[in-house]
Amino acid sequence: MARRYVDEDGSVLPRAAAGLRAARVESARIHGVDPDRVASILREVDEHGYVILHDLIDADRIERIREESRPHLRFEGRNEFEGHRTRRIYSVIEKTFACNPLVEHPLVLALLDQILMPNYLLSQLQVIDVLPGEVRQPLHHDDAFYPLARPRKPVGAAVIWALDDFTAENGATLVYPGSHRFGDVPATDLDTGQLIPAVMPAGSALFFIGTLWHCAGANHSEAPRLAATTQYCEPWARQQENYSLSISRERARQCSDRVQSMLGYSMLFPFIGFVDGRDPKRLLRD
Ligand SMILES: O=C(O)CCC(=O)C(=O)O
Repeated sequence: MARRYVDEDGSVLPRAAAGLRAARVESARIHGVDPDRVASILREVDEHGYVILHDLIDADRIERIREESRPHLRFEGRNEFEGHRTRRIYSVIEKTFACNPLVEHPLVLALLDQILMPNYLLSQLQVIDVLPGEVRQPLHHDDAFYPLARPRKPVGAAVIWALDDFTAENGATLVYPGSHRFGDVPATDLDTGQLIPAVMPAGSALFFIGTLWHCAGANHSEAPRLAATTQYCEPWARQQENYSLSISRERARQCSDRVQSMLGYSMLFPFIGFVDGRDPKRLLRD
């Protein structure tokens, strides 16, 4: 029998809303995370726009990412946003699977489940090496390129994973607390005196929503500052990196179901993301 997506009255939304509520209630348990911890982190995110989470990844994971990133950290940025003294890896999953556990870290997923709709997508995964002498990155918020007036709910959320200790001197990400609530203001009107460095030891992560103003800090130290970033967006929004094209099916097949889904092998039922009228996950199975 054909699956029905639309109610008698032709309405899809009530069903979607019920599904969303159910997914949110169950989420923390599914990810093995304490729901009270999730609630308390979300209160902090709601108030400040960001939170620093400690001890999320261990030294072995950091070492593996460092080792497997090294051969690919070859090019310095082409503009002030990428950073002329910053090296980035794009299409990371095509080059290494070392960052996959970050993409689907249980605590991060438990938070995202409360912020975004089910089947949210990976929008960006980068390794970012800020070299000595780099200047402060231009201030921005990550969902700025979606042409939607602010203040509003975020279209996405991001994590910056400290693979080196982040210090005020070596270019720790600078955040503007509370700026997630700002209306439409140009970056030039913002008071940079309000920026706070996300100082944290390696293995920690800065979690923030797409409406928060932030940037990478200047690196005044003698050593590079290595980080990875995982950024996520609503399943109805376009991903920044076009993962359907940049990650081969062969590599996608080797990822977990969840990462596959976040790369784009998933749908926002009933009508967004299908391939030939069907769930794109079939492409990995056939
Ligand atoms: O590397 C950082 O600390 C922040 C980078 C960032 O915000 C970006 O490139 O969008």
